[in-house]
Amino acid sequence: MLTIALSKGRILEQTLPLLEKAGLKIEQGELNSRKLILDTNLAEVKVIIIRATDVPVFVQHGAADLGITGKDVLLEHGSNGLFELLDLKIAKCKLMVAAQNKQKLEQNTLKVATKYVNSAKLHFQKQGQSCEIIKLYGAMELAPIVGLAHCIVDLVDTGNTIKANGLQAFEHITDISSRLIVNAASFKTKNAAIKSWADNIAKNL
Ligand code: PRT
Ligand code: MG
Repeated sequence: MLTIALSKGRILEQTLPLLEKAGLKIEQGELNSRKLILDTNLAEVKVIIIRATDVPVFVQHGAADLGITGKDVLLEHGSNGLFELLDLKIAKCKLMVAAQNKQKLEQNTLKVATKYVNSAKLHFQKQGQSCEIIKLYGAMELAPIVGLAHCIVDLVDTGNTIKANGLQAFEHITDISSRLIVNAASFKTKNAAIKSWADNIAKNL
């Protein structure tokens, strides 16, 4: 038996076609149901659909053998007990520093609003920039407007969201895309099955 943890939301939409090309199908009825564990066209493969941030947790602890989630999530979670098999090149965006203007970034101690605490800390540490991180779970763009922070660290795709909130991106931290991850123990015990899935997905990318 192989269990695959998928991220719901925007990653899922782009994941399903990749899995189909690799031979794994989930019926629309299953997807529309409120079930958390879904059957697939293959008796030996089950799929669970959870929040992107929970995917590495399930995979790390072996509750899922494989998982698909964003690199942004993996950078925050760390790689304990799991590793990346494949860059799926879907749900692409960039992790960036944005502010109302460049002067806002010139602070002795920069106040940074973000949900990406580890990535933000590391970025400013590399620059020798002292910072205070204000952890938020959403609507980061609001923070500079109301004076909660000098800047934000957030994902940017088209740039429309930051622009609509009077912000500009000034620093590119890293490129983000979704990754196929595997539980370290499963990779040993179910190596043949996992490698064949990874190869099937890879050749259709
Ligand atoms: O939204 P919710 O809290 O329910 O869950 P979630 O945010 O975990 O899920 P979801 O479906 O939003 O997917 C998040 C994952 O998709 C991230 O972890 C990334 O790996 C990936 N991804 C790719 C993105 C974006 N692109 C993206 N643009 N996640 C979020 N955004 C947001 C961004 O935070 C900002 O608010 O979209 C806005 C910017 O988009 P533009 O096009 O206006 O620049
Ligand atoms: Mg979201």
